[in-house]
Amino acid sequence: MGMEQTWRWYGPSDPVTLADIRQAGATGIVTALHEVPIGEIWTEEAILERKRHIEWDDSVNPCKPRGLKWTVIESIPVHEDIKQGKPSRNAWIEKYKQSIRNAGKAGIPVVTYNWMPVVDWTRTNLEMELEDGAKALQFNMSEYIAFDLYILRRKNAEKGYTGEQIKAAKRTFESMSSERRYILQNNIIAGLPGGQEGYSIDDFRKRLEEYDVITPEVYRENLAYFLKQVVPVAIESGVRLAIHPDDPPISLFGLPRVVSTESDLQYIVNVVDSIYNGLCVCTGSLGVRPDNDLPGIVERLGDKINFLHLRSTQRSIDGSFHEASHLRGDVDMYNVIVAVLKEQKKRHAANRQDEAIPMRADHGHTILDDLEKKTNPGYSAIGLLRGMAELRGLELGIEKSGVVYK
Ligand code: DNO
Repeated sequence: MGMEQTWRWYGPSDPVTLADIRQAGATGIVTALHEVPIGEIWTEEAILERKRHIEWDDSVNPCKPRGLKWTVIESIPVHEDIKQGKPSRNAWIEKYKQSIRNAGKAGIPVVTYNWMPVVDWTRTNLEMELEDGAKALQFNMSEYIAFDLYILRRKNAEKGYTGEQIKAAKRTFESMSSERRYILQNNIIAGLPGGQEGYSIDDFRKRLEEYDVITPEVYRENLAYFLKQVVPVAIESGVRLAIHPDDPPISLFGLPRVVSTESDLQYIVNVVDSIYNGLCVCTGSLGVRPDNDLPGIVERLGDKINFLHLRSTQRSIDGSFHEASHLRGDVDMYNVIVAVLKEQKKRHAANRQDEAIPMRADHGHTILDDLEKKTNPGYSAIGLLRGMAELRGLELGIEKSGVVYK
């Protein structure tokens, strides 16, 4: 059996429609109730209403199934008070549990979340031009440091960088127009699609300061505290959790990061040993670190993988990276998919209900007609379609080659 092909849809305002997604050949929808404020309860009614909209086409009478199913929630974000371990966390955790119960009642099998403090995924440039004219998302290390030192002016920030890095960041900053500086600031703190809320520069500074006293050890314990309370509810509700890795998998702005390496993932799955306490393996995020052996991670932690984001990144020597096309770049996609299919074979033999792991092609390039359109960065239709088609072909080739199935 192949992986379940899914597509991230940003809801009714997404320029990519459900009909487009159907034509792209996906069968699963990944989405969220983006309108619910972070931490508040997702009601069963609201989930069911969105599910019906996804699964049934009401524009015809009688309505007919669209051939799509809402199979993954990405994400139910975790409130900052829970991440910081504030006394108020228990009340927020109760709300989180209720959202999980409601997702279960509505029949959504997988919920993704992340444990990144303050900022979700971070890029400095959303329009890096590639040699073929396509545009890609990029994390440029010098731009990031320039933002930290000269726009944010974070206290003691320079202590985290080498003299060489500071010089390069200064050069970068001086060469930027004020418009480019403004875009850089927005890319980092205004919130990328599907991320945490956006901040003004002052709010952002305040949020960062709250973390001055939170060491990585404490931050990790806060995650364990959350999991010990939430996983039992996920088990009861039949909802498999999938934690998304840090993107990028390094500390930003001196913040703690505890979901960046294989040993971080191992720690998390050991907190409560259950397939309901699982992982979203994002190859593009984890792949930014050369010390993350991606096929090995899939092999060793395979039984805990509840969701896959398949994409590739290309690293540069100075710690920058950009999104490569799905089968190029630093990610060994062939061996990742071989390992995924081997895991699925094991699940089949064990008669597990979750044999087909949901995957989505993540972060496509902006290409062709989409270059002229307003799109969600990384989520324009044609680039993702290209990515998904390539991944689908690779998967089929592996299936037929006999490497996994004799
Ligand atoms: C970016 C996404 C992330 C992801 C969340 C999961 O494209 O991978 O925003 O959805 O971090 O909670």
